[in-house]
Amino acid sequence: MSRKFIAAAAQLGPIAKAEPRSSAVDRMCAMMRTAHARGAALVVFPELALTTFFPRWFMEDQSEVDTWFETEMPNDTVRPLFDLAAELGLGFHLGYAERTPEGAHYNTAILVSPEGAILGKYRKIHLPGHRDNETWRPFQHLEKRYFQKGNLGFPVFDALGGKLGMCICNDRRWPETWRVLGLGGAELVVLGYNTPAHYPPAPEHDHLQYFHNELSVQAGCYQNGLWAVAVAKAGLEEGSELIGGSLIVAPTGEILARSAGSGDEVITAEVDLDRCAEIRANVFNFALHRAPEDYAVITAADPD
Ligand code: CDT
Repeated sequence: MSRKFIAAAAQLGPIAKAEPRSSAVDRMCAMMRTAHARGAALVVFPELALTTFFPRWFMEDQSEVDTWFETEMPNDTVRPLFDLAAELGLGFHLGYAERTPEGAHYNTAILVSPEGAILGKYRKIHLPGHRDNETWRPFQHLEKRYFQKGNLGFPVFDALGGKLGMCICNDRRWPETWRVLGLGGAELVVLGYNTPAHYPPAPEHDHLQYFHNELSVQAGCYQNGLWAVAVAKAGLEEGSELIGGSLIVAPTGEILARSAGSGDEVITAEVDLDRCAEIRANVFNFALHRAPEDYAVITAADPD
């Protein structure tokens, strides 16, 4: 049985602070229709896709922070996306800020089936940035303040005739993310990101932001023999430039599609999950070539 399908990356341009979630949902619905017209079976949306990237502002009042979070998924505002996906018969991936009934806060992503059911959830593990108001920065990056570390590990789900995993933004820079997903059997990893073009602690690396995005995703794919769809929220958002460069990458590490601009944009590529074997049966045949007895330091809490 063929395990080929078209995957779409639906890059979002900037979302203004005052832009309502319903507007972001409208924009995503329009891109979902474009993806469907191009034959896509899966549409991948970015990290925290319903609002502006709110961790760029320091907020002391928790009730104000909570206004950026969803307490239900789907909720009335997001339901049109679920309904349209079910009408068109498309699966999708969506990032959003989640507040649980117990009051925990996560940077979360879900995988939704073509029937509109939530097939899987991931909560971001590698939370970048800082906890306190660092006024020397031109903008804040307060993920460590507003989110708890994800508590679901890196699960892998049955979907589209294969195994799908998720990670979120900063996770893609860590080889451990990809290897754990690869060991879990993931054949396709989907992820969204909000990556500022300016990194205040090391501005000498600003010109490398697009390169580091591609380097991380291509390495993750090649070293684990899997596909990836990596999707940006891009453009000049509330004075902070976010990189674009959304990508669809093959298990060989080759980029098959790349966004051109920094606005709303759909890119597509044919994904053949059977191509994972090109790498996994050869250079990265885990069963044959891994040497885990020599990797213990990787999981030691204190490697000293
Ligand atoms: N959203 C997110 O994780 N962004 C980070 C920014 C760099 S660290 C402040 C990233 O890894 O792209």
